[in-house]
Amino acid sequence: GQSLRETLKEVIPAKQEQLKKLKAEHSQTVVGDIKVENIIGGMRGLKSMLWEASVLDPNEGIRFHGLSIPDCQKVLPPAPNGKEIIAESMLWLLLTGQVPTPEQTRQLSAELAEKGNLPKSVEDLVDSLPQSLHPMTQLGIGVSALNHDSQFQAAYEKGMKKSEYWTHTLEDCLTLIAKLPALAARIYRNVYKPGTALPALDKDLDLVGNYTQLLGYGDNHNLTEYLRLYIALHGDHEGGNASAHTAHLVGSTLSDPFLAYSAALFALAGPLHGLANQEVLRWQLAMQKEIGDNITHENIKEYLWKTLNSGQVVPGYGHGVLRNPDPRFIALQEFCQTRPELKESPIIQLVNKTFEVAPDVLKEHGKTKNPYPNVDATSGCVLYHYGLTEFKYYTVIFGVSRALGALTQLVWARALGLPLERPKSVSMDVLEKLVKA
Ligand code: NMX
Ligand code: MLT
Repeated sequence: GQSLRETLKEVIPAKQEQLKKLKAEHSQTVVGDIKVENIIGGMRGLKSMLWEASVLDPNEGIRFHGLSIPDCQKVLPPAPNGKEIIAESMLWLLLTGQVPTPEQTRQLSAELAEKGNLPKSVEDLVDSLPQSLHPMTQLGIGVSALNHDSQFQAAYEKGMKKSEYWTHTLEDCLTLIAKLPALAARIYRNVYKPGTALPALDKDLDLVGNYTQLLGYGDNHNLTEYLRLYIALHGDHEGGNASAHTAHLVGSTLSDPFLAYSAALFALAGPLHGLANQEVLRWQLAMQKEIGDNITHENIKEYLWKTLNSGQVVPGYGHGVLRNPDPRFIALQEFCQTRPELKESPIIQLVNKTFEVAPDVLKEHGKTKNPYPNVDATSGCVLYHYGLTEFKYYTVIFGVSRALGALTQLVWARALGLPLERPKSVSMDVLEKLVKA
């Protein structure tokens, strides 16, 4: 089979043509209108950016180049010793729009493992950070410092042609994805298991197989499989989510992939976005503590109202775009159903019971446009069951994953020559004049 680079060289010209045609024939065609609510409401619903790898339907959820999550589970190659989708097959699909063969997936795994070690300067930098610094802050710092060796930046300084932007961007993106497990695992060890030795990267393992091993959970096959699925599913969620959008915005200035993705990580670190998975666990454990062994619908309902009446959001519920249960949540729930230990896990049972009650409570509360769970409602609880209990670390795992989609789009943005992102803002005075006009 063809290599990833050969495949991309083949698919890019058709995409460039598609954009050229759209520009030539439809630059002035109207495809929507702007309401005041879009401007003051966080641009919700405003179609205003290009994003190639995935599209989110409010009711159906995410599709990656047209493939739903169950489609991906059917066609994307797993690891040799596993059944779940792996990061490499998802990355290949996101980048090229094509389903890789098992052999192509293996090749990519081998390349990533080959490139996965951190430079000494970044190891030293990460080791010097205070143990008390949030792991997400540490991840962002480490990723930005990797730009020391950015191929894109070096080539730009030498004066490369625009047509070469995407190839150098791709090399940086693959380098970054390859190094994320070593960086993220080093942070985990420094913060939670200081003094323990990190194993070397195994050239025969996939990205997540290596990541789990580096974290110190390599012997737990079920956790490794869970993380494979988790990392593949969190990879991309179209372009408007805060982390992906940040990478796109920062990347549009032609800052390199390391800088663009570190910025994305700081967006992911907010509680309304990726940090919600740590918040969910904290909230579910507090609920468990309060209601004890008597897990009834009534008790959960009461706890939900207590959260809402104290002015807090119910973490893991609601969404900026989705209007149904998140299919990623469903896929993770299904994973739990196939594993007896998870089926019987008290924390997973509590998540399930909460799901039976929360949508009706949120509907009655009447504020959120989407009373259903998003992916974060369950993702961290499975990690907790498997003994990865350090919940401040959970968003780091999301951060390892989101690189797949955010960096894919950087390659596409460079290949398509997308411009600097610079929307027009207006003041309230200007808006008042506009509504009167
Ligand atoms: N619990 C209580 N209130 C909520 C919730 C919730 N789970 N979700 C939305 N609301 C409120 C929201 O705060 C807003 O209130 P107000 O008018 O007082 O500002 C109102 O409902 C309308 O919000 P929506 O338009 O439904 O939601 P929006 O698009 O603004 O925000 C989220 C989307 C995801 C930020 C919001 O649903 C939320 O805060 N959820 C909890 C946090 C969470 O789970 N985030 C993870 C998102 C997924 N991810 O991985 O990033
Ligand atoms: C995501 O995966 O980025 C979240 O579901 C948030 C979003 O799509 O806005």
